[in-house]
Amino acid sequence: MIKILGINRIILLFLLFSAVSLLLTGCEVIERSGIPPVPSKQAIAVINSASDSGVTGMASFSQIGQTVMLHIEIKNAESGQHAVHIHENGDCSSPDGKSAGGHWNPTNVAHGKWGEGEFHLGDIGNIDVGEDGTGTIELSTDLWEIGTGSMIDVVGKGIIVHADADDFTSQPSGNAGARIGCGVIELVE
Ligand SMILES: [Cu+2]
Ligand SMILES: [Zn+2]
Repeated sequence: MIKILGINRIILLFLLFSAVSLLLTGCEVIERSGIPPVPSKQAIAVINSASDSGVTGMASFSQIGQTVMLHIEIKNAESGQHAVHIHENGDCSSPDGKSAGGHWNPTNVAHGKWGEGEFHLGDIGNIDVGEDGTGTIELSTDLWEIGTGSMIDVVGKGIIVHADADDFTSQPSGNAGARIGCGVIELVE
């Protein structure tokens, strides 16, 4: 009995020592690098002109832990507000962008404004475009995933920029007008 207790103590000490070593090594690595944790997953969509608009841009998604951050920038757009959504198909083959289908709506709810009541998981919002034709929008959420293959995975979906603003009310897509930019969300590996 005493012998067993002794062995147990040795094992316990060993485990404790291992844990402390690991912890110290981990801290050293973080201190040495001094930079925030690298995003575990990334996806991008190159936005190309649709409906002969000349609009181009880029959408980049990065995930740290449960949080996905989205940054979109567009250029060559008319000044004012332009709706931007994630659409259900990662397909920009038709010149008018309609091949991207309707809004990505995996939770099967009404169209709306992000963060208020019901909204599609694709309802990003409106980009403010200045006189120089450029605009950006950012969104941070735990409602999306990157590259998991789950129903809330953004990879393989489309990004659509519209000619008009989203009114956040009209069904099923906010009365945002023609599709002037289109991109396919692809996993960065
Ligand atoms: Cu749209
Ligand atoms: Zn919508």
